[in-house]
Amino acid sequence: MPATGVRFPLGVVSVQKHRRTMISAELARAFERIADLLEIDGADRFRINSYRRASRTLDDTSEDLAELAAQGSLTSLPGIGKGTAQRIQQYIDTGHIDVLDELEARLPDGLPGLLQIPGLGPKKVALVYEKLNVTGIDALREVIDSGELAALPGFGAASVQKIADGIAFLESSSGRTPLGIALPIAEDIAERVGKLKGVKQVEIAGSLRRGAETIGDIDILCTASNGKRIIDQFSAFDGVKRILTQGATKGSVTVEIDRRSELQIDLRVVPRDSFGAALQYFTGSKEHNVRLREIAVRKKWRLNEYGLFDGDTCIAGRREEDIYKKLGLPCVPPELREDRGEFEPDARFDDLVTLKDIRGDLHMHTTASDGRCTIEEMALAAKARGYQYIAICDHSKSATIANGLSIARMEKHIAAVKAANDKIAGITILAGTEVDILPDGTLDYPEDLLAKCDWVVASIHLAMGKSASRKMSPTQRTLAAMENRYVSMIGHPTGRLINTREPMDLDMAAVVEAAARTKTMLEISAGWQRLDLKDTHIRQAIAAGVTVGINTDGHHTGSLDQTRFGVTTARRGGATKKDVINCCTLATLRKRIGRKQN
Ligand code: DGT
Ligand code: CA
Ligand code: CA
Ligand code: ZN
Repeated sequence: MPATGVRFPLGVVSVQKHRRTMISAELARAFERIADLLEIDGADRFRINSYRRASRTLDDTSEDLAELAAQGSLTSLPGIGKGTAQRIQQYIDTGHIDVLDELEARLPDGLPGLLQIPGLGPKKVALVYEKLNVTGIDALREVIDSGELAALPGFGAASVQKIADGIAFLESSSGRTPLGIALPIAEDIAERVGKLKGVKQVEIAGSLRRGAETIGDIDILCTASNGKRIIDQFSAFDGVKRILTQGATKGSVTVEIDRRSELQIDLRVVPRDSFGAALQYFTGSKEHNVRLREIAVRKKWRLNEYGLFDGDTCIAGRREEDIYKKLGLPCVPPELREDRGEFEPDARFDDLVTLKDIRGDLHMHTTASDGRCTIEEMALAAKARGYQYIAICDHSKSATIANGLSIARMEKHIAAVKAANDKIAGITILAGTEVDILPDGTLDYPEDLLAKCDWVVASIHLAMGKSASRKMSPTQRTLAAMENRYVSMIGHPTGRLINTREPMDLDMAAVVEAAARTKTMLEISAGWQRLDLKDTHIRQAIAAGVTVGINTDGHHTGSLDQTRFGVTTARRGGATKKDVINCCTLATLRKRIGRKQN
């Protein structure tokens, strides 16, 4: 990447950061949608791509767009031209983008909704609209059932099946918002609530505090002297789309996530003496609370959102930890409040992994394959975070859509990583690869090339779906890859994309058993779209003595911010820092790699 100043600065977390990230995230989604709609509309490639490029930039940037706009220098961002800069300006000024409004007004209402169906891209949406006049999911179902869709050129039985599966998947997952979208919104709102006059304490509760991978609604609690005034101000916040409840102690509003989905936010103003009890209650989960209440009842006490009561006397309520303490329990970390063993007498929570424990990232891409930053940029960003090591793991040769490296290019790339490692002090850059596990279970690079790498992650990207004609299942392929002594880790093991792509049909028990036997580690891909392994799988892996790794699979320096989602998920799986390879020192890491190889 050419040196045009800092393009993806890591960004010190400032007070304004969430708001800023929100504007660019909103714009990134709006541009992506414009591109999709233009594609349905049959616009020219060039125009569509300019929106897609701009969307990617906005997704990555931590620059203050409003400030850039004020200086008239939006076009200094890569991929932002005059046209897209104007749209950004308009959005900042008015909250609207004419082009988007116009497209949405002109195209039938249900059409954009079709884009959410996995397996149905804009080209296919344009086709079903044009040829079969399908403008919504119901109509689509009809042409699937009647066989008309399969008869359409470019579709066929397999792709129709995929679309039918996609509809079923969409229906089962709809309505829940991914953690990575909900959390910045909640942090922004909580911060604004915290600044209102009279507000003393504010906390995010609910599934978001527990770090669940998807969120039904956001729950926020605060204490304040005048509840009604706080709720009124909250209801009038910038960005509120609809008001559902506006009472004296509780308000419910929605904010728009994109043009079709809204996310509900509940704010409760609670008495100061009940804040801890309310936080405990509204953090949940419901299952955890039921168990906790049973424990209270056994002691002849009562537990509710106002406090823990012995008769009429409140014996705990102000602080959450007091509730647990009185009940004779350690304060269970929110991530573990799912009634999945946290009440067992031998449950331990002290050593759960934290973000501070992470010493490196063992799966990062660069411009050599499909990443957007150079080796140096990735290394410097990691160093700025205080990391001790990273592994550059670009794609292997069969990953053609990701610009995978041929054997010759990989040889050169290894040399380039080693050169960068020599050049940059204060961090070790390991020469790694993300080698594809091919449909026949073999690896995409020969052994002698893998032997030259410091670190090997093996992942499935090709032929993930079910197909009767396939000789090997994803499980068999994964097991085969683990038998290779150079494969230290399996990357994003199930391949799922939250709300977008179902996991592969992977026999996790078999994978975990083989991982333990072959000393292969399993990845927790930290990006909020993946979180793969997920919490329950992590628990399974750790119980079997398998070491996991929390990696971003980062494609730009900003990806490092996603590490926190991986840490939260690892905590939900009960991972301590001893279970996580990238909490170890470099020396231990090397030892662990060697232990499998020899
Ligand atoms: P979500 O919003 O579906 O992602 O999940 P939560 O856990 O945030 O659930 P939500 O927003 O309905 O309620 C927040 C918390 O309030 C929940 O985790 C536990 C508590 N809660 C709500 N309803 C009940 C209930 O009927 N019984 C008990 N024990 N707790 C409840
Ligand atoms: Ca909730
Ligand atoms: Ca709620
Ligand atoms: Zn990767």
